[in-house]
Amino acid sequence: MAGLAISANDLLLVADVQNDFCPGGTLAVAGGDAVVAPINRLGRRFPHVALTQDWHPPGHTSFASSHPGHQPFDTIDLPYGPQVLWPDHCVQGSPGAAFHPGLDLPHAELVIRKGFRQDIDSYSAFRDNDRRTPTGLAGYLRERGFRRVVLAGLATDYCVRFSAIDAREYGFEALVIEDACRAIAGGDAYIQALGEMRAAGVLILNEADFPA
Ligand code: VGL
Ligand code: ZN
Repeated sequence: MAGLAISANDLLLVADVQNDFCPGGTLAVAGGDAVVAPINRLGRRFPHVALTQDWHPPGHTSFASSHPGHQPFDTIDLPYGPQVLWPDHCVQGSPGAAFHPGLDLPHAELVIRKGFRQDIDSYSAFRDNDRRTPTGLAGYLRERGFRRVVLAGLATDYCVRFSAIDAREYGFEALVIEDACRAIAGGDAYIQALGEMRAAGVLILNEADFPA
């Protein structure tokens, strides 16, 4: 294929490349650190880069430890809907919440923090899991004239998926670089996550689709 050109209307949005989502972290994604090299390469080619950072207060509602009797990866009903419970992760200011030390994106223009409200989780870079509390990213993108959001990072089936689908809902083109992402789930759940994104009009491709 001819490949995709990168334009001034594109933003590379790098999802949650944080220590806790990498091997050795409390919510490690298999091969999570393998996204660092392709993201650094892509980052050098995108004039505009933004990062998301999962950023929870201690005792956050998404932590299993906040719900006695529950274990990580249980799903419970919260006022805004079903919520997967996680090990404590990405606690504000902790080493686990810091970006992976190998991430090399000094020209990143924005860090969007999410999940900082005690009682609402946030996978999407655009809005919290209640689907009503915006992060401000859509307004930022519109005001700066970005038209296309190109996503990479962690995790494919959570932050990347919800951010990509919301990008479409907020009126942007959305594109996921699959081999610059890693997922929490595998198998059918992973295939379903990809299918949901495609159904929402998200293009799924790979680093090689951006020719040098
Ligand atoms: C995420 C699980 C827990 C994500 C955040 O952003 O992918 N996943 N917190
Ligand atoms: Zn989280």
